[in-house]
Amino acid sequence: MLTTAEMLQMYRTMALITATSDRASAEVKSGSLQSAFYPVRGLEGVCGALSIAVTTEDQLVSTYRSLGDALAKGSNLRGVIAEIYGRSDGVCGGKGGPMHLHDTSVGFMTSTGIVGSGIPIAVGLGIAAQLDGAQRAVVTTFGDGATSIGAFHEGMNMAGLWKLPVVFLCQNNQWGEHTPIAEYAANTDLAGRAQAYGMRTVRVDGFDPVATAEVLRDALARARNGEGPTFVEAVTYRLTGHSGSADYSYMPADELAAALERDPVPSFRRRLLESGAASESDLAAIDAEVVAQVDDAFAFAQASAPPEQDLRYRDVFADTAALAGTGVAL
Ligand SMILES: Cc1ncc(C[n+]2csc(CCOP(=O)(O)OP(=O)(O)O)c2C)c(N)n1
Repeated sequence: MLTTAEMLQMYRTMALITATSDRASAEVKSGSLQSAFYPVRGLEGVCGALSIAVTTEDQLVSTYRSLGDALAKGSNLRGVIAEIYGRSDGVCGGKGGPMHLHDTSVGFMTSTGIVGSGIPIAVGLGIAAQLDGAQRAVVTTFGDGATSIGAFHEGMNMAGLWKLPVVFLCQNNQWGEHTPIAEYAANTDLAGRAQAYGMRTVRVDGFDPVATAEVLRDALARARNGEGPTFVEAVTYRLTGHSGSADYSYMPADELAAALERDPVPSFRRRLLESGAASESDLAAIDAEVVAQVDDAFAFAQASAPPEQDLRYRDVFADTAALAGTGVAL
């Protein structure tokens, strides 16, 4: 059971993700943000659930559609937006950009541009956690399309065999770029595909943040307790085009309209009001804070200086001085 405070925290995170994603898409459209940006509209329920299920010790590996995941893991909004702009005040000093955003200070280990490639990275982190005997779990997020990539099957097999503390969180938005699942997968039962690797699998309505949070909490607790991996298929729908302000005329209008009826933030807002968990003025106050926070973060990012030229020579090789005495072979 989630407390009222947790539900309000989740609402705040979800509202922040919607507002940030919409603003970034608008900035791309206007030409002010010249960057590859992948909107996260439709995933807010899953990201909000993640935000209250992970601890600071847990680690997260994401994809290029990483904005919501980064905010869910506690990364600072100003730093995330400055990174999407490729500026020096970004969480990676402007070097990662939107496709390779990471913030290891909060356990947001990396995001990648190669579909499915986060899975073996998370499996490696899971092996490290198991070897360390650490009480941490690793979560990796990926889209439905990633379940057809070879690395998905290799990683799932290893995690299932070695009972690794990894939660595989499939953010099933039902599209791979411009192709619906049924046109690219022989078996559209994604949770069923995962079951073949001997792990626990759960399918949940990703538009329902409360149900998703409960599933993720349980999966993470099992991972931390040494009970092995879980594959969570959170079913949502992509509420925008694939990237930036891109066209989405290929999406069936009736299907998109039905999904928009379930748009995570407005529907969770209605639910909080109807259940009496929050009043209109409570939620209006959160909404206003979110708008101010987003305005501040974009102004901050736009005013931030571009990175210095010599940044490209930094972080290329390990810092041998820092590694001395750690036992890591140089
Ligand atoms: C290995 C690989 N193949 C193809 C691409 C091109 N590509 C970029 S995004 C994408 C769609 C992936 O769909 P999905 O995994 O469902 O994630 P979503 O974008 O829906 O979140 C593709 C095919 C890529 N980046 N990497």
